Amino acid sequence: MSGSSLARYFDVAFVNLKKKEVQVKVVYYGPGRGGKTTNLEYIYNTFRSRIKTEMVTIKTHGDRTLFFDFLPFDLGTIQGYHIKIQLYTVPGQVKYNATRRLVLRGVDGIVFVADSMVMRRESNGHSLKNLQENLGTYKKDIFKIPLVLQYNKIDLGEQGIPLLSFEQLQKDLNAQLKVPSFQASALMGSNVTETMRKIISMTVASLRAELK
Ligand SMILES: Nc1nc2c(ncn2[C@@H]2O[C@H](COP(=O)(O)OP(=O)(O)O)[C@@H](O)[C@H]2O)c(=O)[nH]1
Ligand SMILES: [Mg+2]
Repeated sequence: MSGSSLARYFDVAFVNLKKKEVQVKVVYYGPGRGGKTTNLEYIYNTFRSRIKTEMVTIKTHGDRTLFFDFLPFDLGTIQGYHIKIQLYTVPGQVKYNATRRLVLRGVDGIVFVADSMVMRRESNGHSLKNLQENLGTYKKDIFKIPLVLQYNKIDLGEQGIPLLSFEQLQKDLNAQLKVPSFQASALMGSNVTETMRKIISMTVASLRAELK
């Protein structure tokens, strides 16, 4: 790897030359109670045999993420470097913006977990705007960073809870971004793995392009 490509690489992912490993940071972002922690819990439980480390989670009494949830695992190699995926969540509550911004530091890829409930429509929009602003403080562009949208809690439709349609969510959140999106139920586990696979493949592809 040449010096200049290495310097650029440092900007997007943490490289440990000695251990020959690259740490890829993926952050699950979105409004409070949208299902970010539930996504990571599902991934952790599903891939438990392959994830050698524990999931780190720091919660307040209200069962809400105080700082972040953290789930690391290995994913093969890239040009002889071991890829370590690190999944993080942020606390969604409005008052924790300083923490949210800190967790975004050095982010390589993002899953935005939106809440499909009609009553959460506004908080989805606010949170996406907040993401764009916070990325801006790191000179990162929401239109350039690998990003996947997840419209979560679709299982609630069966209980008669009013949900935003896929078309409406696309219009609200994805009209300009035009990124891959999934309807999901983090609670039931539907499309959770697909969402994760998509963001990892996009992020690793983007890092590969940086390496060239
Ligand atoms: N019905 C349903 N509830 C969900 C789903 N995902 C999360 N929840 C619930 O929503 C609440 C908040 O989820 P959590 O993962 O803590 O949200 P976070 O604040 O984004 O981390 C919890 O009670 C979850 O059980 C889902 O797909 N369907
Ligand atoms: Mg949480």
